[in-house]
Amino acid sequence: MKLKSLLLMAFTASTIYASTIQVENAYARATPPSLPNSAAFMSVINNTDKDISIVSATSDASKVAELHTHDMKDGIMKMYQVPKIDIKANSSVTLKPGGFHVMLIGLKNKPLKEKMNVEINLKFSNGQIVKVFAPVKKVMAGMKMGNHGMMKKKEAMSCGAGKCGSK
Ligand SMILES: [Cu+2]
Repeated sequence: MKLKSLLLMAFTASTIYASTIQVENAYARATPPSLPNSAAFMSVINNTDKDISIVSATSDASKVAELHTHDMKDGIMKMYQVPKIDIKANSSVTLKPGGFHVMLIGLKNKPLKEKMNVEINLKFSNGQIVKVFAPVKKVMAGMKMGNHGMMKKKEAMSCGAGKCGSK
């Protein structure tokens, strides 16, 4: 009984918070069996009048979740970890293939298939933690992002983009 009311309190607290930060259209990239990592994308809306940042992420789907972005350098798209993702007051940021993403490193259940769900907790600079449910989807453009940093797995990447297995 006591546990129940505690849970209820926690739930109520997060419900109040939920109006200040919204996460929409979350999804995680489907992977071929050989690929140890995936990525999650979403829109994050900051309804507060203060600038905030996503400072870290965790996921039930992978051992580690990192905040990443992409950048063109010498004509090559590079992926690297960022300490935070800023969202201006009353503004939003979109995590998408080729840009910011939550990198899921060391998938616990491989491969990630459509109809699966990935749970991600986003931690914000104001102390809020937002739980996100990201359905697994095939992402064509995700192929590009996989190629750097993991050059060796080029073939596997094409699979992830749905081009593999066709006769
Ligand atoms: Cu990444």
